[in-house]
Amino acid sequence: MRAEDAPLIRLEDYRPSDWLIDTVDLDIVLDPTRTKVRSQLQLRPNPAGDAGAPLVLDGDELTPDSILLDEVPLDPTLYSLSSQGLTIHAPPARAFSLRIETTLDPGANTKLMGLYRSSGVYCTQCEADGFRRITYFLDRPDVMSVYTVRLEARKAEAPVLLSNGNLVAAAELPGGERHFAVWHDPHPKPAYLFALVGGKLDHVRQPYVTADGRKVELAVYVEPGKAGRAGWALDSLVRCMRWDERVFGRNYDLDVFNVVAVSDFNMGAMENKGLNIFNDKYVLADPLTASDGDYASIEAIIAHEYFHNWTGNRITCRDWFQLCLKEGLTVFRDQEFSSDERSRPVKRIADVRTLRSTQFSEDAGPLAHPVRPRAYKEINNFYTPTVYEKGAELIRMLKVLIGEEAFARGMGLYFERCDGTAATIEEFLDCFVEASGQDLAHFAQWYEQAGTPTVVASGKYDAQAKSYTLQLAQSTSATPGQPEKEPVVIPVALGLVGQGGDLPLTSVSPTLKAGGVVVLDQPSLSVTFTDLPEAPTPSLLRGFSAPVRLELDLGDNELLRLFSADSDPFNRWQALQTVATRALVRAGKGDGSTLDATAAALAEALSSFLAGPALTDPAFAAQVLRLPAPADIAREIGRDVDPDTVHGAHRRLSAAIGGALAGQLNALRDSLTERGPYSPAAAPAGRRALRNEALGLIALGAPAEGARLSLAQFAEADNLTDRLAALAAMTLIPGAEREELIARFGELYAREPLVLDKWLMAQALIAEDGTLPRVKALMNHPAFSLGNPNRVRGLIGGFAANLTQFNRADGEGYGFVADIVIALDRTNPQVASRLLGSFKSWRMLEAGRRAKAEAALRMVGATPNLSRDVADIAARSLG
Ligand code: 0A1
Ligand code: ZN
Repeated sequence: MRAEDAPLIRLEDYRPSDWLIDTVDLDIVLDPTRTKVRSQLQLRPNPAGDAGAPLVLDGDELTPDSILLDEVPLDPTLYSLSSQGLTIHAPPARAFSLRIETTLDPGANTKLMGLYRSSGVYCTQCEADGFRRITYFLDRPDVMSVYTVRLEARKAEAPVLLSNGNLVAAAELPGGERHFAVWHDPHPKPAYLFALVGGKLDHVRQPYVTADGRKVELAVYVEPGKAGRAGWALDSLVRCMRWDERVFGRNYDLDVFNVVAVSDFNMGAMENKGLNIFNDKYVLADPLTASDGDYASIEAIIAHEYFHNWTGNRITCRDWFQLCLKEGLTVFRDQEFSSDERSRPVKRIADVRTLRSTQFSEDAGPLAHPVRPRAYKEINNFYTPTVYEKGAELIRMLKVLIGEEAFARGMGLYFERCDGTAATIEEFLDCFVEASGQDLAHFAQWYEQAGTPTVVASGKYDAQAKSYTLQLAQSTSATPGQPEKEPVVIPVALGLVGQGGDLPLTSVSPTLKAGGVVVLDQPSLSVTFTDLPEAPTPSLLRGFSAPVRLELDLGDNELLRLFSADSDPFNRWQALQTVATRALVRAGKGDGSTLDATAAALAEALSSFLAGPALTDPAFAAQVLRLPAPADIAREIGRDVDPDTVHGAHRRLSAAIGGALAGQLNALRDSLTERGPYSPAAAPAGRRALRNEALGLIALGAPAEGARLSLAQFAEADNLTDRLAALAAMTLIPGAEREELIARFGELYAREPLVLDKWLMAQALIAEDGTLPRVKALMNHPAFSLGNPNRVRGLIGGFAANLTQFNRADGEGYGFVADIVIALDRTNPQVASRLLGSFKSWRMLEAGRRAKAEAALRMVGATPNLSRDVADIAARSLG
């Protein structure tokens, strides 16, 4: 079958499995090229399935060495093999056992799915469908089994042997050269949560006692010599475990919890039961090799994977259409954890920036899909910002709509009722219907309908009646396969801001809920607020209460007033972003006539902000200083975009603000200089963020000064954050000094691949014509390899995110990335298809670039023997 002809898997075709597997006993003898897997399965007919149905076991790139049914070799006429697996045509209509042996070559597994080796360490990745690359199985999340796993290896090669659950036995084998370990996981789980690790690894550990009294040994395993960089991950683990006990009442449920860092990993990390496997980028940290952003990501991802133990593992998904059930909810939980650990408004702003740049752009292009898709060809292509980030926004809205208490009751009900099951979104929402007494049928539409709704708001003050009437209207543009859209339920948290702060919200309208939330659940509505002695400025969508685009009829002056007077920090930040966005959209379309005036207004507002009490929260101030990115402006323009014009406008505005404020920013930087040793804590990280944001503006507004400051900062820095910020600022200033700094940085970190990823990316993001040849040359750098996903994401992913250079007018950027996608597809389809996703906004470009991007996509799509992953993205991108 050609990959393009892969079957469409539909939600409505879901049927329970005809067979269940109660227990799995695995005996795995690790070897670099000939790993033996002996699997014993205890099967029985599923009462909810078809009696007498054949047993169809999934298998991918496997051949069985032997098959025994109830200990008797299975006659070859009784089964058949295909590229998809193994079918036993007429199995006994009762419980029986199967023993199957397979042989694997982990060293040759470049897809990094199933069992593979990463820098000599054996490890596995089974979500979504990697277990079938280890042994024949019912590889679907609603088949849950109890696993016992015996691992054997040469001691010298794999002194550490880990799997899920608790260690029940371990010993040397006679002769002393080999050893084994037996792990038992008492919690039934789907195959995608299986994991093993074997190798030479160092570790750090810490005992932990859960709130309900269980003693747990926590450990973080890393490559030899790197244990000194594992402390922050371990510390984060302890903090998030306590938080989950306190906030959600969730305790851990095994005697050990292991985290292992590997250097070759397709995604961020994986929540395997009791044995989380991480991309080492999200574990390793010390001041000179990890930035403040890395420390924050490690904390968030350690928490994310740990939180999956309840939202994902104890309660898993019935099928992969329900992916958001575990992912949206777990992202919501990790966002809340980070908010509690750090500054809540700053975390919200950062999350909304990510949502807009990744999810809104996905929702606006050919790859748009609902949070719960109804059909897919390749599930690995649905680990998307829509499922994760928009999925988390839906949980956040649910909480706003039903209120904190009902939300907490609903979560409690969910944990109790669905524990040990493979659940659906319907079952999840039912818990909240019951807890709140509210009908959530209309809210559920959010899971089905793709696209970002636009809310248009306008208001009118009646001085005589002392009333203010707010009109809200919603609409959603068509997305692939969904030409017609229904109105959705949009909670608009709002305030009315007067001269002296927030005015009281008085209205007889039933759409106004407690806490100042208007629920827009129709195409349009209007709400009248009374008893208002003055004309208010509306502050809408406070805290970004719904994942929508908001169009306001406020002028720049009113927005600037909100910036200084709104009680909602998110909307203070948003107000300034909106002023900048409007001017940049106009200039990005070719009308730059208002840009200088806007620059002056923004500079003035920022100047008084920075001189005032703003500096009590430097992390927030850093967010305020950062303008919307050029890609955000391109997305807002939405059609016939010329990236060079957009980028030029952005540079002009930044340079004007930076130039006007250079002196003040410089003084501010001095006042924020850290005196003590580096600490990744939120407060010093916030000060560094502000200092470095200021450096970027100075670099654009006063380049000579910017270069001087950057070089000085680089020379003096005792941490990676400040070194990277100096490098990033210098990349804005062409010339010999920049090239020297790039070279010095590269030498300094020649043996630190994770830092080199950032160095590669910083160069790949330079908005100059020379970047494509530079990137091509960097592919020959000794540290670069197409075989390592982090290197590819750093250099090639960085380039594909470079608005002007990926979208070069001559189309060479597209051709370059397309060629790499094709080359990479032969070894690692998942990384290749993600890279191809960089084309997701091609339709919004002006005609010349659009045609060239389309040609590159067609070239990829027409390549013979494409993986299902890449064929699917190519076809949908063109569809
Ligand atoms: N469940 C993981 C994400 C993940 C998905 C697929 C993978 O396969 C390559 C790996 C990880 C999470 O949400 O963290
Ligand atoms: Zn997850």
